[in-house]
Amino acid sequence: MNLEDIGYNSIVNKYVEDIGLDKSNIGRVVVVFKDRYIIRTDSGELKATVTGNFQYSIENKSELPVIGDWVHLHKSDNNRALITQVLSRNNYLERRTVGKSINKQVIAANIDFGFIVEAITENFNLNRVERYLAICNSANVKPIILLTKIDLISEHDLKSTINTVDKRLDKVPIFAISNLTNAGIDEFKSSMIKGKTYCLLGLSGVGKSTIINTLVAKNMIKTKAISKSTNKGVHTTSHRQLFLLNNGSIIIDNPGMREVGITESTDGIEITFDIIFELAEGCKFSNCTHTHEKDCAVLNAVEKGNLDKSTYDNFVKMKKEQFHFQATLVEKRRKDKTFGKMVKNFKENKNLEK
Ligand SMILES: Nc1nc2c(ncn2[C@@H]2O[C@H](COP(=O)(O)OP(=O)(O)OP(=O)(O)O)[C@@H](O)[C@H]2O)c(=O)[nH]1
Ligand SMILES: [Mg+2]
Ligand SMILES: [Zn+2]
Repeated sequence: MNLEDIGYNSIVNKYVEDIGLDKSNIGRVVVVFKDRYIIRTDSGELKATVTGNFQYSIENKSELPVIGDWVHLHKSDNNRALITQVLSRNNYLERRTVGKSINKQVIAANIDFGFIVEAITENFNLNRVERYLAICNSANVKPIILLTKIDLISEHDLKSTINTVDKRLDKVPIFAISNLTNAGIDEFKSSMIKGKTYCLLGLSGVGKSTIINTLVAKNMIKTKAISKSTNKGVHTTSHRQLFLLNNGSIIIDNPGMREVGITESTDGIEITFDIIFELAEGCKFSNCTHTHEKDCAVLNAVEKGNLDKSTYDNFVKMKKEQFHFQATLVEKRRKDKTFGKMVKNFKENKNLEK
């Protein structure tokens, strides 16, 4: 297997050549455990960690290697290596992590398509799909909706659900599959492009890992039955992993995500809700928030039934979240600055005392 098989292309190559790196020391991150990595290189798989120098030189955790990254290595014996550098990312998917803190998490890097996976049964939620859409759109990752477990509902219900999704998210391709009966799999599989990288996104238990098993047609990943008592997904996948499918495309499996928080840089909201941004041209005030203003074209459209109320509600919620994230970020920067000053003063006072 060579690097081209796992997504190495002219963009990565240009970067490698521009900074004069040796291609034989380049690899792609194919498995991420907490702080350990497996890197695929021209000469096979290597177990790797990050050099101390690298760790100290970074300002932000998001600069650490993530699944899908291209990295430069120092190889040592026994198939081990040290990661010395993460090559510039062509793009990356990120979200705000659970909790009140304002941590961002990079999910995966260098992605062409995002599969937004939803089980068509319990818990099916279009608002969540829209969140994933915003995250994909922000990263310039092409979204594809993948509805799973269609064996569990009637053909009639399936049709009407697909209609609902199609109506609300008309620009996004939709596939509907069953990992149990293999319904829809052939069409879905043939839509995938050789050499492109796909990333599976979605709640725990929706069938992400099972899809990989279906696509490679052998059980590479263990999946567990949904716990009956709680009806919640058992977290089977605990690490991120990149697979090469036998159709030549590359796919990343992730642990299920309970929350997909919006960050300050989620400008994908505008693309996802483009209908609202088009309507907004007609608002009386240019800084209209579309929540209470007079002569708001967006509110008028909701009232007249020209804009789906749930789309509107989800938009407002995500905008608020983004605003909140921005405000917390500003506050954090202010605190960091004050703290920095304090340290500086402290040091200066110490010097005076000498
Ligand atoms: N009936 C039915 N069950 C499915 C289908 N796809 C997956 N399952 C089952 O759903 C359960 C969860 O599937 P997983 O593939 O582990 O789900 P996951 O999205 O990888 O979950 P996490 O790893 O926790 O994020 C397993 O018991 C699968 O057998 C399907 O199309 N139909
Ligand atoms: Mg899984
Ligand atoms: Zn408005």
